[in-house]
Amino acid sequence: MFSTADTIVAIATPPGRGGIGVVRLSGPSAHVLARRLIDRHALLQPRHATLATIRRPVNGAGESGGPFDCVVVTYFPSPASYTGDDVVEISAHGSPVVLKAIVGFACDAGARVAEPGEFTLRAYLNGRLDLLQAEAVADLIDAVTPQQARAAFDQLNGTLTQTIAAIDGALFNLIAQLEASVDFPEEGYHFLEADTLATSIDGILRRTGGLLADAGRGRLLREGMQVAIVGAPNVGKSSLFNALAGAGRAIVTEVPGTTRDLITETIDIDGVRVTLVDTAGIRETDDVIETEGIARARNAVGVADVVLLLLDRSKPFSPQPLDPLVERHKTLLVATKADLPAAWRRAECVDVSSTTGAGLDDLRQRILQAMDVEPAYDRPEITNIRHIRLVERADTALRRARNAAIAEGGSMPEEFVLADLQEARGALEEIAGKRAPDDLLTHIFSTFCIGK
Ligand SMILES: Nc1nc2c(ncn2[C@@H]2O[C@H](COP(=O)(O)OP(=O)(O)OP(=O)(O)O)[C@@H](O)[C@H]2O)c(=O)[nH]1
Ligand SMILES: [Mg+2]
Repeated sequence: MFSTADTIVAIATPPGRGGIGVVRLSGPSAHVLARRLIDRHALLQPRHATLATIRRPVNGAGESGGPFDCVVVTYFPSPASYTGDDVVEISAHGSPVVLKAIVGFACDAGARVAEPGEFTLRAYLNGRLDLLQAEAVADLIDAVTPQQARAAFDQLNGTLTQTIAAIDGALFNLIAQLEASVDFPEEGYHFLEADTLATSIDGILRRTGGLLADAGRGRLLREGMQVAIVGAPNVGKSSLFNALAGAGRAIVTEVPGTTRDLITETIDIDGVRVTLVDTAGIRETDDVIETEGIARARNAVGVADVVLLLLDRSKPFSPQPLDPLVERHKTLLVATKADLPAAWRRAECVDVSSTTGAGLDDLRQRILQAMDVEPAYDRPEITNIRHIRLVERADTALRRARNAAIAEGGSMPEEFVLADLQEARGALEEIAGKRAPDDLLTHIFSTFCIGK
């Protein structure tokens, strides 16, 4: 079981240095602890920025500590805070050394270092957010493209929560009517005729179907896609990788076998998060390092959504047997070095030059087409695979309920229909976390970073 009885502390800003860094305290003693850190007797005024000086704690010899940093402290009383607990945010100078020391002072004063995601977990436990909104917080922080951020913020803002609640509400009404006819059979008539029941279920099915219709694209938007760049040594894989990534991440030389390890970079193609993977050129070799690199290249192909198979257009075409791994994937044939005189041409290839940038836009569009996305217009409501699976479960149960309702001319006992409708409700309620077991919560929140 999770507890909100103690006071937790963590650095809320990312690792590294910055103008300011924030240490966040949450819990029943947050206010008292913060006042101890800044040696202040008066209460902090709620939601007001207060300039203060953090002091080193009194040491073992009873010597009072000197000033440590000049900070701005803001107190958010429960329940109107991020977590729903009393929260104090301390904005200090953004040095990891300073921030870690403040966390240490807070712990000396009785706080406990927060677990990953524990602030957001508390917000969930205190009813500030439902589970899908808590998941949206993580998605928003992880967003790489503006579209991802928008979809995550919509969910945090409650759009999906409302859609699911509306479906759940319709189900609740239907179940209530059905239960009435089960509870009062002696009244001698059905509150709901089989046809009416089926029509009502159809209405709900249209809503779950609407959500699921977009789910594939939603998932792609959230999770992004992996694109592996493969081909023989020296065809220009690393050059293309650098050109698409807009940075000189990978080493490029005229020596075949330059790249030995996988290099990845996440880029934004029209709002879709694309992880590019540069790989070692595949060839027969005795070099142990290169052999390992080639094994890694094959693994990268194994998990890729799309493979770019590069062929050097400036050299005579040497048809190679396609690697069976590549063959199983959505593969785009890319003819490289299009700025040099062409030794061959093939209609099925995208011609690109990493040197001049020619053909890169075309290649980007072909990558998206390979995954069947039209990103600019996409605003899918549902993006998270956990939510999608649960809506699918509800949808399946609703279909069963509908079939049961009209089976045998509507003479099927209502209990059968009811059981399926209840199951559909159960699945929908799991999305917002109304019935979330502890291990699910642990699983979800452990993927957060410390301080969130
Ligand atoms: N003219 C021209 N040269 C290119 C182009 N792309 C790559 N090259 C040259 O081709 C050579 C090999 O490029 P790399 O990008 O290192 O090739 P690679 O496929 O990563 O090679 P390995 O890592 O060894 O497998 C370098 O000398 C590049 O400058 C291009 O579009 N035009
Ligand atoms: Mg390379």
